[in-house]
Amino acid sequence: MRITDVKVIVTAPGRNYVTLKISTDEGVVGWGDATLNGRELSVASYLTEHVAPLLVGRDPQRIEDIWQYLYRGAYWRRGPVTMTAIAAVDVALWDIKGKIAGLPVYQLLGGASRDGVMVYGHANGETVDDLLADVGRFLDLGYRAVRVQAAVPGLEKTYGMGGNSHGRTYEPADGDLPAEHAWETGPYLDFLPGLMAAVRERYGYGFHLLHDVHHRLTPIEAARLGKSLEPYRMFWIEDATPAEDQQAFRLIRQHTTTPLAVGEVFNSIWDCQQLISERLIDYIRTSVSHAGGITHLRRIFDHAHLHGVRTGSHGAGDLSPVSFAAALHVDLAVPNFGIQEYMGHLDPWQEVFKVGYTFENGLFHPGDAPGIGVDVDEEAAARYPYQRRYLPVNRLRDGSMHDW
Ligand code: GCO
Ligand code: MG
Repeated sequence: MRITDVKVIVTAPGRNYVTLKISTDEGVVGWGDATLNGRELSVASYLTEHVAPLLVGRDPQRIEDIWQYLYRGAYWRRGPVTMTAIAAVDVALWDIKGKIAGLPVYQLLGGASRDGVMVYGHANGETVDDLLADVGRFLDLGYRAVRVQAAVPGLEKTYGMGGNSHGRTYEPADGDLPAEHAWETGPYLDFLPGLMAAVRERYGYGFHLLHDVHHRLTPIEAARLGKSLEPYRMFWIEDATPAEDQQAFRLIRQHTTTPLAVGEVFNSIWDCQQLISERLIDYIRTSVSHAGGITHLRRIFDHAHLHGVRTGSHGAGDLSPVSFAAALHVDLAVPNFGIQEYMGHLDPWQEVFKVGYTFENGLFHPGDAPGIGVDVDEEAAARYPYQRRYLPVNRLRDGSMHDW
């Protein structure tokens, strides 16, 4: 069996997605997601210009060898562009292998370790009452876990809010140049404990409560936040501090029993090996599309399993339905699954992506179609051309750049 064609499809049904299609001489086709939010065309070009010529003529069944060839063979290692490109190839090859075998990918990974994949939804609100109503909406839908974000009084813009052209659904990449937000740590740290108290007071403790700090605090501020939230028994606080400094988590850890999650911006095992082996975090949030595909993600998750760290993969709307489906296969199979983020996708995504995954009682299942279980309608994709979009940036009140 040989790879005959490698095609990159850039489309924006609701938001930008970069999709990889690998075709073979036996007519089997595999799909991968290569979307890197706000930097989409760099991965598209990496794939078209530098990876496609290397793949044509190769045996698509040699997934590990192709992974190593692309990783070691580039000489330049790691990095979000490279690892997202490799991820797209890897997922497309697992899709092909599943289709050849006539099995869903989770079966190739060892089979289901659980009945379904627990996800958390995104509740948000411009006021506490508004947020409480949104949490109720998720609980009514059967969610067992809800991420809570509300506008911080005193800040003009808060991460995680809906209310733009997409209504309730949060979509951060909303400008053709980056929006500028202002950040102040004090009001945020004062506001959060009362917010979580209000949620627990209204709905009790019978579901998991999560929150994304989105990289804004120093380690000692994050330690204070974790401590102040202990009474509300958080499932986790996420990205409490910018995570390229892995040692920073030791300080947070020394001060709080609130569980810690990090890793959506990581792209290799080397970004988190200290966090994991020193048990400085509870959940690793690396994703199938940004951390080298199923092959590399499994390696990270196995390492995490050895050290009692569970999985909690990134699943924002900028990870396409191809990635979400691939994530569900991994989540269903690995022994140390924790939770999966599910933000959903913006309309009219279903015109382009035909998925087989299902949701029931708070759990997703990837379905039993051979491969990943997603098809892409290329004609529909062509109707939604790429639109330049950027994530926002953050500045402090004095104009200094801060982490967004
Ligand atoms: C999350 C993430 C997203 C990111 C987005 C960036 O936890 O879902 O933090 O909201 O901001 O995926 O591309
Ligand atoms: Mg996040």
